[in-house]
Amino acid sequence: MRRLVFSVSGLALALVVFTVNAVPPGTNAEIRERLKPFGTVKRSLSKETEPSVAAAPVVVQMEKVSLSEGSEHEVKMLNSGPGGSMIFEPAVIKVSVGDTVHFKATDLAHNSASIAGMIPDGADSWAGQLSQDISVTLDKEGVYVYQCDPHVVMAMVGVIQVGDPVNMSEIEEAAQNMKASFAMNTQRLEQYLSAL
Ligand SMILES: [Cu+2]
Repeated sequence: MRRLVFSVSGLALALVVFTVNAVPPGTNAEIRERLKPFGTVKRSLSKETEPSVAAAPVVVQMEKVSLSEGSEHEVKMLNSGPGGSMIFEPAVIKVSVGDTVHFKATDLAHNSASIAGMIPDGADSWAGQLSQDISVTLDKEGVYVYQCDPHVVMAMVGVIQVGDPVNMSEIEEAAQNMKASFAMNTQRLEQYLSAL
């Protein structure tokens, strides 16, 4: 009887040893998991499209804005609005050549000032006083980017498209350069431009 028990145990042991030697540890599924490549390798076709080492996060695209009706438009200067804090509302508008935009000092300590190099060639610049309304008539076609002077570091900027966006490539380039100066809401301006 004892002999039989010993033989059965010996057989079991032999089976275990055989099993361990026959295949590497782990199930096939585990092995496949260990051997599979890490992520995927993407190769760019040219240097221009090659992503930088510290690739920026993808900018969330904004819904396209449509042409505002009428020839007079209002933009509020706010401490906080649906789009975030320290913000123009609406931050992106499309108007027609010759229209007027009224910037409203709804909340205090804001202003609206066009940004040098970010308005169409030959367009008039503007710079409102803090906590004051200012009205701007836009006679030149193209994209205008403006800021609130005290809060530009928080990306308190706004965009107006007048007629066709004839200077869009210059604006996009300038926006990339400006991005480095934002300490907060660094994606905002790009998002605004994506709405045009
Ligand atoms: Cu402000």
